[in-house]
This record gives sequence, C-alpha cells and structure tokens, in this order.
Amino acid sequence: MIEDINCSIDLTRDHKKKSNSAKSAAGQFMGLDKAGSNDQNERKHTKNVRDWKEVFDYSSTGSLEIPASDDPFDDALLKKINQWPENPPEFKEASEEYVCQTEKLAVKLVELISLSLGLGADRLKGFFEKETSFVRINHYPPCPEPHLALGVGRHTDAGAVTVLAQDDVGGLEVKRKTDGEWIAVQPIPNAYIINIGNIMQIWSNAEYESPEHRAILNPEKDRISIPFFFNPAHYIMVEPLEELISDERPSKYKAYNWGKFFASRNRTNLQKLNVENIQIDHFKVAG
Ligand SMILES: O=C(O)CCC(=O)C(=O)O
Repeated sequence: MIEDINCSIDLTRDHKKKSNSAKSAAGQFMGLDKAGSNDQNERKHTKNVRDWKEVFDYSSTGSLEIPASDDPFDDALLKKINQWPENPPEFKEASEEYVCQTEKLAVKLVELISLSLGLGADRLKGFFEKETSFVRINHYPPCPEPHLALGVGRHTDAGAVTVLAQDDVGGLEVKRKTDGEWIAVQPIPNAYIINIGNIMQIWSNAEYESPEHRAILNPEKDRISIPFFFNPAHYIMVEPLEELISDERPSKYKAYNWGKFFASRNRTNLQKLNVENIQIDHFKVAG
C-alpha cells in the first residue's frame, strides 16, 4: 500500500483541484487536504499550529455521518462522502480493500482489549454500529527547515484505537511519560503501530492510556504514514464502562458526546478562537 501511495502522489495532483472546489462548494466531501494552501478552511492543525503535510481522508463505509458543528444545541448532521481521484484507476479499489482488512484487525484488537479488561469480547461492538472510522493518508513533503516545523504536532488520538502504517523514512515520535523525552518509533518493515485512543482510555477508566505522539520532518525525503482511526458512532456518549467503576475505582471521567468532540477537533477556525483544541483532560473528574 505504501509503495502504491508513493507512486500516486503526483498522479493525484489533478484530483486536488476537483476535490478542493467540491469541498468549498458543499463542504461535505472527504478527500484531499493540502499543506500549501492559503485558504483557512484547507489547513490541518494540531494544537492550533499548522501541520507541514497534506492528507487524503476516506471513510471505511463510503461516507461519514457527523455533527455539522460542535455547538451542543445544533442537531444538524453532515454526511461527508468519499471522493476518489480518477488516477491511478486502481487507487479506489486498493484503498477500499486496505481499509476492509485493517478494520478486521481493529475489531480483533478491540475484542482482545475488552477481554483483557475482564469483559466479554463483544462488549464494545455495539458502539461501532454506525462507526465514524476513517483512513488518513499523510504525505509529509521534505521540509527545508525541519527544526522549525512539525508534520503533526503533539497530540493523542481521539478515537478508540489507531492502526498506523508508516514507510521506512521515520519521523514518528512518542513521548515517554517518565521524563517527557520524545522517543523515535523506528519503522519496522511490514509492521503496524497500534495506538490506544482517548475513547479506549475513558471506556477502560484509565486502565489503558493514549500516548502522546508527533511526527517530525525530514529535510530531503517525502514521508508517508497511513493511520486508520477506529471510531464509534457520532451519537455515542463516551464514559467509563460501568463494569469498571467501583468504590475503590470511581469513574475518572465525565461523559461526553463523541460526535461533538470530533466536530470540535476538526473545526478549522482555531486561529480565530485562539484556543488549543479540546483534550480529554477537559472531561477528567476533579480529585
Ligand atoms: O505520521 C505519523 O507517524 C503519525 C500520524 C498521526 O499521528 C496522525 O495522523 O494523527
């Protein structure tokens, strides 16, 4: 898949124009989002800082149904439909096959995590019935001043679990909790990196923890990484599972609506708001 994507970077250039014009017309498509745009709506941010990358997103089910805004009083939903470039012609089929297989792995992982928490394998299955999962193909162009920018700024993944493929260039770093050092995650051929996301941290009442990570840049080489974000339905209220709450281990988090959280993370006017994007710490129970 990574090799195929590398060959496709240039071939998808013509897709950018179509993708971007469709998005600005209707605001309801997935597809390409680029690093070099001056358009506020085309920018990807992490923690209110511009990322040095371009991305191609597609959902595992053909479309994503998510809240239109993070306003809690706004019930409107937005359906974002997958968009595909005409070239290379096999890109759509290969990408759909990729997400189909990756999703099977994610389902298995969630079952195993559930068992590890002393719950039934299917305990979490229902949350994913109208899932909002998607694949993101990250392309990090070479950066002439890599120490002045980041491919993706430090963040934890918002969803349940992430299955991440990366090429052999390297750049992913994970923060070591004990001393705050950034540790390089060396690429291993044909191996995935599995990230626990915020939702799993909360469902497990902090038995699992989502690691902070970021992607640094290379001065000479392009880099590709492909996370699959396994996310529940937008209407799910995320809160610790009742089986994991006890007098000895009270609930550590307040409930929140996943769709609204997702919409908030994805809002594009962070610079105007002058705030960092929302973190799960906002939902931590005090004490
Ligand atoms: O490029 C990477 O290795 C990490 C990507 C990532 O963390 C993300 O897209 O959220």
